[in-house]
Amino acid sequence: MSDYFGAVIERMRQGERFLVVSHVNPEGDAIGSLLGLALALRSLGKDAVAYLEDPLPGIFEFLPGSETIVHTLDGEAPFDATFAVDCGQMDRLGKNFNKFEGMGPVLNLDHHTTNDNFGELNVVFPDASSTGEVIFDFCKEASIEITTDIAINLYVAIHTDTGSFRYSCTSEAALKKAGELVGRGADPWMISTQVYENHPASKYKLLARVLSTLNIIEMEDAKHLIATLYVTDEMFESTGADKGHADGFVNYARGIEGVEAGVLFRETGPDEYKVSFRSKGDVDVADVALGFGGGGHSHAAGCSVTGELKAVMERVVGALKASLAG
Ligand SMILES: [Mn+2]
Repeated sequence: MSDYFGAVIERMRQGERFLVVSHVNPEGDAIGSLLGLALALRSLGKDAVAYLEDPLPGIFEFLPGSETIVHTLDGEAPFDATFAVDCGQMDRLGKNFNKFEGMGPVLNLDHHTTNDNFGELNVVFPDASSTGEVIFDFCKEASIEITTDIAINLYVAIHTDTGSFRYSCTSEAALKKAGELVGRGADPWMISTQVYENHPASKYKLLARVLSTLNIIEMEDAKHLIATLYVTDEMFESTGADKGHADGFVNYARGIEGVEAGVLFRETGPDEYKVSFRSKGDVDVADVALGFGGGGHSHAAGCSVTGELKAVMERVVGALKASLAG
């Protein structure tokens, strides 16, 4: 059960010094929401420290306020409260953050259906496309003016979590909010060129290797196809790409005509694979991932599976086939 913003706004008014945090392996919604909220708090004259446990991906360095993000809390005095954004579970905020004793009460602002309400106050809107939308609503309710710098951050949050307004979470509300953010100075083309037209060449070299592993598996019902891709440590090493560069490659598998489910297997250790699923809707991939101890949404989910690549692929594809047959 979520609270509304009232109690959170009350805490914000009473406090002077806040920590704002988001999850490890941060992506556009985590970073845009983090910075949008930190800038909003600062615009009220509050002291807001923006913390990410992991490094900021280079494509997000253009975001206003990104230069203020810190990656350590050593020596920080206690905070009046901590805002956690775009994060469903406390441990996803990072090991070092969880060791920090000065966080104060945690105010949890999110949109994940699987959020376990770990905060002292929790505002979780599963119908929101992104936490960017939640921060937008928060600013409105708290009468905080959305400046151009805030607008750019929140636009990136909504834009990336909706897959550039393509995914099933794209709603009238998301588009209306994005429209208002454009009106407040977020420039769609400037942002697109920064986020989507700015990739290192090594990522494309990796993509070429990964696409060459494409395998399309026909189901017995002849109605559905499954497409698989995989990426190994050797591919990262030989192309010079970073681990994060494979994020999103699974969408190439789903994007094929007739394919119901796309799967990407990524080597994460000796005989250990991270498995990412994307579906078009006839199969609930969260259910399949859950069978391997993972989780997610019905259209996008993930899990970890141990074993030799070929065996892992057979097990996972077998589970998907069983799910499609059911
Ligand atoms: Mn999100």
